[in-house]
Amino acid sequence: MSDRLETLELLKQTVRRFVRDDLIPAEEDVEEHDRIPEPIIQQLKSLGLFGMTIPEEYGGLGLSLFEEVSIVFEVAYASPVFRSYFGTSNGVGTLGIISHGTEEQRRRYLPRIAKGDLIASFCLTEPDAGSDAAALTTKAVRDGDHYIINGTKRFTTNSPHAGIFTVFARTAPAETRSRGISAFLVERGTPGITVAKPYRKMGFRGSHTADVIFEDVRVPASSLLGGSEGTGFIAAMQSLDHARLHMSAVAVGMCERLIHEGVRYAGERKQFGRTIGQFQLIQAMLADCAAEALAARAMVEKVATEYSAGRHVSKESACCKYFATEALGRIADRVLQIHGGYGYIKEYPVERLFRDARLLRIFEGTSQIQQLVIAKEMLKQAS
Ligand code: COS
Repeated sequence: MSDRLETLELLKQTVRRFVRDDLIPAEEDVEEHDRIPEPIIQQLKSLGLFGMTIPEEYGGLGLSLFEEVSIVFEVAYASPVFRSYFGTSNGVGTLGIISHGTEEQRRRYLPRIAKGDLIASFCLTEPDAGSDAAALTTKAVRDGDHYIINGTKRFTTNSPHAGIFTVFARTAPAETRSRGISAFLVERGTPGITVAKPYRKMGFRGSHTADVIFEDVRVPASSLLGGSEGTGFIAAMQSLDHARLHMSAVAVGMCERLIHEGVRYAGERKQFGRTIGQFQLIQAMLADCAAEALAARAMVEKVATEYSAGRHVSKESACCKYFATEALGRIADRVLQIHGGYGYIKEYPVERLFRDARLLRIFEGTSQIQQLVIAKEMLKQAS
């Protein structure tokens, strides 16, 4: 085994133990108190997980996407809330800085993000620009050596904790659509930024999502991502190609956890004089779950390998997000069904995991947006 493979295997084993020994036992506490306990955040930091995607020269682990998803499979076996904290920060919050940032921007932010000392948030969505991201109206107007930003960003994950925002704003009129969008790295302390009260969500308690309002926020021109206007939309889309694969790996980890919960319950619960796992209708549900989870894992591993080899995988990444998160929805539903009435109360983790799972078909592009991306790429390739 090469040194790199050995190190990855070691990290996987360590994360697996941490998930079983620390994260799963803390899930109920996170749910009840709506926050991740500080000692767990410290452990996530010491494992280097805040720097998974960040190159080693900036203090990160420098994992390839294939290596990243193999760690995410493990960590998403516990509540997805833990992953949401570090995975969104060094995921969509950071990917644009890595791929499009200037050297100065990388040096300024990446080392602190990698340590977990700076949380990064991605501000794309707006009240009237969700699936149609190119319709965003937040404006950045040049004023000498500065830009002045005005607008409202919606559903920004981790914004209450964020120290740096990647803000997508229009530097050219609405008619220019995606070509008039630029990205800015805006520091939290800049005057004019308000982070609203976090939303009360259906699930993902412990992960905080809020609107961020920018009122006459004056930033130096050096905060323009990559130093050039008009490249923000491409940066966002490329970040999403990566992040959607990461999210597919989260779905796989959750599928595997749910299956474990379903098999355990089917082996314990007795009805009609035997464990319900002995009934073929229950077995059929478990078998469907296993087949779909395996298919999702295989897709993610294949496409992550292609991405790591430098291939353009927008279509394949959307296929993974679409299939893996829809499969997760079906698996969560079947496992809840296997639990019967016990699945509908808070006694077993499936009630919480079912609510958490619902979000994965929505964020980082709904299933319907993934379908559009897949078909658009197919037609483009054909012409
Ligand atoms: N990589 C590189 N370039 C890309 C790209 C990608 N993955 N996706 C799009 N582009 C480019 C296109 O090639 C096009 O370039 P040209 O102007 O040079 O032709 C430009 O970006 C615009 O693309 P497109 O015409 O496809 O844009 P649309 O406005 O039609 O819509 C969708 C694009 C719907 C795919 C996009 O708005 C989207 O992903 N929406 C969902 C947003 C989302 O996921 N939000 C979740 C919240 S963020 S966590």
